[in-house]
Amino acid sequence: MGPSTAPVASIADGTEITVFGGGVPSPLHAVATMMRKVPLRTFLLRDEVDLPRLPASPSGPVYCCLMVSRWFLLLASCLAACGGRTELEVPPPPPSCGDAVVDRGEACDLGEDNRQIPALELIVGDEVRAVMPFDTSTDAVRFYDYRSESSHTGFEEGDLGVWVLQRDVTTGRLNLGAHFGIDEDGSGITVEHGLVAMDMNGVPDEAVVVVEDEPEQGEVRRIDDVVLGRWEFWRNSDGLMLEGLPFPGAWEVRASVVYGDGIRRWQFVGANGETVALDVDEEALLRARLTPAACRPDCTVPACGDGVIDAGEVCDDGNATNGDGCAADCSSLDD
Ligand SMILES: [Ca+2]
Ligand SMILES: [Ca+2]
Ligand SMILES: [Ca+2]
Ligand SMILES: [Ca+2]
Repeated sequence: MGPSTAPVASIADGTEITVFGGGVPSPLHAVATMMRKVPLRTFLLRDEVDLPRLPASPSGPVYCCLMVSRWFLLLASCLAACGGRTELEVPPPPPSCGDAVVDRGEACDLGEDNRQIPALELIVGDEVRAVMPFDTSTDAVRFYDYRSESSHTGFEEGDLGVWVLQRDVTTGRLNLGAHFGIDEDGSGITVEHGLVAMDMNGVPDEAVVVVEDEPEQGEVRRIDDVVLGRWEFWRNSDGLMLEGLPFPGAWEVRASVVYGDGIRRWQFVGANGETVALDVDEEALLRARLTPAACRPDCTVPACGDGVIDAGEVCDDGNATNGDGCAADCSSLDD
């Protein structure tokens, strides 16, 4: 019996047709085996055939059979085109950065271990951000500009506490300070009375308190790596400056404040005078790191000259040139 080529419309009920013939293994066999585990050789078009009937068709079983056959043939052609594979293959996901495979165009890929480790970062709660110091051409003492029993960094506000990371670009020294309130003289802003407690933990040995606002009152104490400020002030500001934090370096300074009177807000000041609001009820952490990540989230390897300030670098101006404010090896602000 050969394959039927008769038009379906002319096949009467009860006619035995061969959908495909010969019993030769073919893609259709594969389909049938895969779908039903039943060798598919013939459809016997009888009323008893367990196929859904289409009510609108006068020869429902034939029509159904035709549809089923066509479907099988279509699938069979697809399988044949795929080389007769009988298993549906899920294509592999396209290469991407973060899949732990070093693909074309990627310098590295450690998957979930891809990360960016900046030279300096500020952590408040769950938020971690890369920061850099506010660069000036003054040392810590001149930056604080202590007179009239107050700081004059330019970041003072009446009800504000400031935690400021400053760098003297003439020496590269990194300094960390804090001040609360504002000098009424000159600003015209009055904070009648301020009461502030600030703790800084983890202060590196190299960092020295070089400014103490109203030192005669003895409001600043250092005990090992802890610097405490217990300030009370009237119509002026109080604060301190630490000079000479190692940079590049590896340290973590944790700061917290408790406000008793006058001051309500707290913020960090870094590069270009940009501010980050800090949470008065939460410790803030400033961290310096020496060892960069092995692979960044964009599948690049940290390097000096790539324009990103990575751990271990004090600057990165995107080039490997000296004499332009960032040394060719990113280790200093001069050559
Ligand atoms: Ca990849
Ligand atoms: Ca003061
Ligand atoms: Ca870099
Ligand atoms: Ca340079």
